[in-house]
Parts: sequence; structure tokens; C-alpha cells
Amino acid sequence: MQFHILTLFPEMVLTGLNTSIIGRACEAGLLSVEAINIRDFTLDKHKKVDDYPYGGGAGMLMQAQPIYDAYLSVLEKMRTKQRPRVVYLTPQGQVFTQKLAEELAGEQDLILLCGHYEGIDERVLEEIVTDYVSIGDYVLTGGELPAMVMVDAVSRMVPGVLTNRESGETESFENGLLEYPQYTRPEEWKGKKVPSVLLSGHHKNIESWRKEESLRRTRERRPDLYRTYMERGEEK
Ligand code: 4G0
Repeated sequence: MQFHILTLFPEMVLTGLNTSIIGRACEAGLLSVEAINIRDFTLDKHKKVDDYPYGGGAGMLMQAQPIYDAYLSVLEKMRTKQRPRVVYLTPQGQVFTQKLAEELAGEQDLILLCGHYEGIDERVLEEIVTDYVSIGDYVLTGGELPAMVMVDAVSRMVPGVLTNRESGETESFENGLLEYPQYTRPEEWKGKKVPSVLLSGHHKNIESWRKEESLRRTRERRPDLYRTYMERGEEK
């Protein structure tokens, strides 16, 4: 999987991602993360990449030309000639989910477009964007943090990126329920004991305790997920 991030802040994206699991997967050749500086493609003699909105209004907009030329430079480098998916990170997109992360992990190349200021000239979006995605209902100063969130979530779904031990942690969301509570040594901490069933060695009981705790936790913390889970169960 090759990620191509179009941004005005390439160093921000690269420093955040070249550590930990994602860094290891890059070393292993499973992934690559490239940041393309949109400013490198401006034709403006003062390296300007933004301008005022037609019709007036607050703030500045990123201009079409530097973004389009940065996009073309990625296409030229790509090995496949298939049109890649281009994700624009925007509060006005579909909300990013585990399901979309799994779907995107099947792509050979993924272009992530990071906006700034009040957004981007609509015409270049119409020309290149295939997916409008938001990481949640809040506004940030730029699309870089959302792009990093997406790279992390998509990367861990690429086969081989997680070790067997790490991929156990994936299962929590897979069945549509939240993960059950977990405990490690010591058996007692600040007067709180580990639930005795977990020390019993009785695997059937442990399994049903965990299922109950998953259901309880989902009902309390995510009633929306709980309802969906219960409705699905009735269909089966
Ligand atoms: C485009 C994404 C980009 C438009 C980007 C802001 C939050 C998210 C940006 C705007 C972002 C998210 C219209 C303010 C950059 N903030 N929730 N900021 N507008 O995924």
C-alpha cells in the first residue's frame, strides 16, 4: 500500500507516522508514506497557494492549480495506470469507520488531500476527489491530523503490518461490540481484585463472562452500537 499525502506541512505528517508500528511496516516494505508539498507546485513567484473567495466572505481558499499539479506528479510516479482513490479530509465528508479502513486497505495507492484555511477551490475537488471523508464532527486547523489517523487505521488492516499478537486487538470492533475489561498482574491493586473467574482457568465461564461484560459496556457507553447489535441478532 502506498500512501501519497498532499499537504502544505509535509514534515508534520512524516514525523508523526515514521514511528512505531507504521514505521516498522515501512521498513519491512509493506507500506510507504510519501508527503508531497503542494507549495512546491505553485507557479506564483511569491510561492502563494491561497487567495480570497469570489463573492466575498471570511478567510482564504487554497487555489486549484498547485493542488492539481501536485496530484499529476503522483500519477506520474505510480506504477499502475488505474485511477487512484483520492480522499479529501473535510468536516463535510462521510464519517470514517473501521469498515471504510478495511475497504481502503485493499487499494494499491491512496492519495490523501489535506486542506487548510477555509477549504479548497471547488473545481479541483470536482476534478480529482473520489471520497469526502471526516474523522468526526469537529473542526481542526488542517487535514493533516485526520490524514494521519486514516493512514494509521488503514495500515493496520494491511496484511502483515500487525503481528499475530497485535492483531488480536482488532477483534474488539469486528463483532460490533466494545471490548470487555482486561487485567494483568498484580492480582490485587489499591484494594481492587481481578474478577475471580479470570483466575479460575474455566475457559467456558471466562468466555461467557467476557461476552456479558462486552454487552454491558456497549449498552452503557455506546447505546447506538448496542441497538444495532441487538437488531442484527434478531435477523439471524
Ligand atoms: C476542509 C477535516 C478542510 C474544510 C479537516 C476545514 C476537521 C476534519 C478543513 C474545512 C479539518 C475532520 C470547511 C472548516 C481542515 N477539520 N473532522 N480542517 N472547513 O475530519
